[in-house]
Amino acid sequence: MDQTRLERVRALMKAQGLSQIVVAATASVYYLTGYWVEPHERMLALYLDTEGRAVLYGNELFGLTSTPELPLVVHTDSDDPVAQLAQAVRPGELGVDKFWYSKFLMGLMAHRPDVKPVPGSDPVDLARKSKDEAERQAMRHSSAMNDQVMAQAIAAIADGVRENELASLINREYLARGADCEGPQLVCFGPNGADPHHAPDGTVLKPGDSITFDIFTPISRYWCDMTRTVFYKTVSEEQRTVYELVRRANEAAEAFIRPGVLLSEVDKVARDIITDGGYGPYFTHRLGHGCGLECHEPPDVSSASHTPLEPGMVFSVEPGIYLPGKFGVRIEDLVLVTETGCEVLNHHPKDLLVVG
Ligand SMILES: [Mn+2]
Repeated sequence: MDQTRLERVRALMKAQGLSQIVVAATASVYYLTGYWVEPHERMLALYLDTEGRAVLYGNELFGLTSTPELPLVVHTDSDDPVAQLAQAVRPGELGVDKFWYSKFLMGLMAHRPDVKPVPGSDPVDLARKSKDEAERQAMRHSSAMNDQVMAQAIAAIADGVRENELASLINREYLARGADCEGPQLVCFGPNGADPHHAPDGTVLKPGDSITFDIFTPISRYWCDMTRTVFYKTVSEEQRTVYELVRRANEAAEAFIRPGVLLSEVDKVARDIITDGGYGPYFTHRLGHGCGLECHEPPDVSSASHTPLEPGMVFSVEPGIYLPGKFGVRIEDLVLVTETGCEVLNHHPKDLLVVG
């Protein structure tokens, strides 16, 4: 149990008027307990109250151990998983993790009609939003590895290569640098790049294609996430114009970042540049997302996110322009908000690059 983090979460519970919460998301439980459990359909629940109780409920298959500071209550596959938790909660409001399966919540409510579930993710989400020193180091390391893997991916561009071949090369390069697992890397050639989430397939590279690499993986639990777009053999006038616009949007947003400005204002700096350049309708997503123990986590960097930046936040800055049937360009870095501005965690160059 990380007592410093736990105390921060308890202070945030009090600030929000929550006297008891259930934490269920794998990354949130790990953040507080150091246990990384993927429960799949089984139940994992960390119960916390503001009076000092912290109890972990889990299936015996998770292989967890009970300690004096974090007692463990186990159930088996043939038990009702929520029965013991239902006995322990107090009447009244119970803050519930947004990722706790509704089957468990409904089970709890059936046992305890005197308990009123309310949204309960904020205390842990707000704590996780501000990375502590160990987390900052972990994020720097992951992004440094990502810079290396991006260079390897670009170096592997060749005649006849397929998207899925580059994606598997990227996973091998990550594993060689300590990645926890393989992931669905995004490699998009030409028109496929107009779909921001195109999954790599057998598409073969052709001269004149844009190539978007959006690559991400957890290393010692902390994610990196970076995107670069390069061009194969030739670059058209339109590709060059779009590329330079996206690059300006990315760099202007990063230069604007400092404590106190709103996340929505960072989004606006990038969006205004793309809109003024005539491509506003083709920048179809938010500017970015928080990143840490999960690739996508709070804060949300969008026009609807009116919270101020604080030192310790890590999020992506990833403007893009997507022209259906033609090509797409996205440029993404992770940034760490500092006392005076931000530290860009990625260092792979952003100059327009024509390969081959
Ligand atoms: Mn991203």
